[in-house]
Amino acid sequence: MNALIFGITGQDGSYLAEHLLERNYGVVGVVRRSSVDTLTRLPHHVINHSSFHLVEGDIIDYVSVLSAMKSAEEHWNDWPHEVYNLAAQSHVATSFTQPQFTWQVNAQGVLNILEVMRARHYITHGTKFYQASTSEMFGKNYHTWRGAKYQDESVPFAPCSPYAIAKVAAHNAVSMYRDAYGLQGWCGILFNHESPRRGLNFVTRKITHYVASLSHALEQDTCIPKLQLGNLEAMRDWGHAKDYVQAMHLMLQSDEPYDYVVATGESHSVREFCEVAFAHVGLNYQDHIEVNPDCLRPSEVPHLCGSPTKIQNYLGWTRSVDFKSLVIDMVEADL
Ligand code: NAP
Ligand code: G4F
Repeated sequence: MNALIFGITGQDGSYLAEHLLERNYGVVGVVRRSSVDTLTRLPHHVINHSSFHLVEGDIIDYVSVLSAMKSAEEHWNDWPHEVYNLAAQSHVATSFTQPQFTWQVNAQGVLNILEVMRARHYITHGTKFYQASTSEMFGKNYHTWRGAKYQDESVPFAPCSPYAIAKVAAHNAVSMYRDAYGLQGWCGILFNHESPRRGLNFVTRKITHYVASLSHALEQDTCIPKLQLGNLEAMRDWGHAKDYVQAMHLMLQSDEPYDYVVATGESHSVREFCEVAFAHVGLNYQDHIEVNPDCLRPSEVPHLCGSPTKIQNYLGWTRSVDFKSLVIDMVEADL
């Protein structure tokens, strides 16, 4: 089997490549041009693997998507069996300051991939496609059961950021290509997933990286400025990225293309995340953080808690890492 991955340099791309290479896939990853090295999250055993190959491409540019796909075909002398689109401007706060750019990558970029797949006859050859949809698409909508709020596949989307608006457009495009052209396309509606490879500007890694820096500073009897955060009461359903790439792969091994929520079913606040992370090094978070209004968003998704019932029942997926283990894994890695 072989797979083409857009977004190979990201958190999920690096774990997915590892997951697929362990299963004897040939993997081609698409990297966009940058003035600095963006391969730092890819472990050496992936980069040096004989079945791993990189090609250049930017999903904003149709021509470069076309040439990336042609290069992959030439490399394998075959069609891609699976295409994963993990590429995105994935930072929600940034989408408020760069809305057009976010739209170009997260919506138009997906159309570029889908159109190249059509033009190269991948759809008729049965290439399977994965689109990285997101729980942000639900916005402020949820169902309730016995007073508890949760989101599953039946909750209507109500996007409340430029990021989520573009993701809904891409999600709908995949659905339309399924109906119109018979695309074998799966959308994973993934809730937040984190790891030591998470970017430093997402709240979890911002916290764990700070905790490690503070801990080292205190050992040396020095101090560092307090950690500046925004909304501490936001509730998120946080899982481990390693479990979530497994769900992506499982989806594409099934026969019927559906949309699946991938989540833990538990929700915790940013405040609780701080509490556990600081406590792990024997500190009280309240002594070391400050709320900075500059870190607040113009509109916020207040509460995310996913129901993974469908993917559990249909595909047998379950998470293996709980909230506390995730936080500790990240703090330990940063230490
Ligand atoms: P990430 O770490 O930010 O990685 C994003 C990847 O997209 C990077 O490899 C980045 O390349 C690439 N990229 C950005 N713009 C591109 C372009 N124009 N052309 C080609 N590549 C481009 O994100 P992640 O956390 O791994 O998430 C993967 C996907 O899942 C994203 O689509 C995200 O929106 C979605 N998602 C994530 C979560 C989560 O909690 N992590 C939850 C739901 C959905 P550079 O290295 O060059 O920047
Ligand atoms: O870590 P975050 O930036 O992640 P967010 O916005 O939930 O988005 C992530 O998960 C989505 C899935 O639900 C993905 F689609 C998306 O690509 C990304 O991976 O923020 C989490 C929460 C928010 O409520 C935010 O307002 O933490 C709050 N927060 C509080 N202080 C902060 C901060 N977020 C960041 N990034 N930085 C802060 O200082």
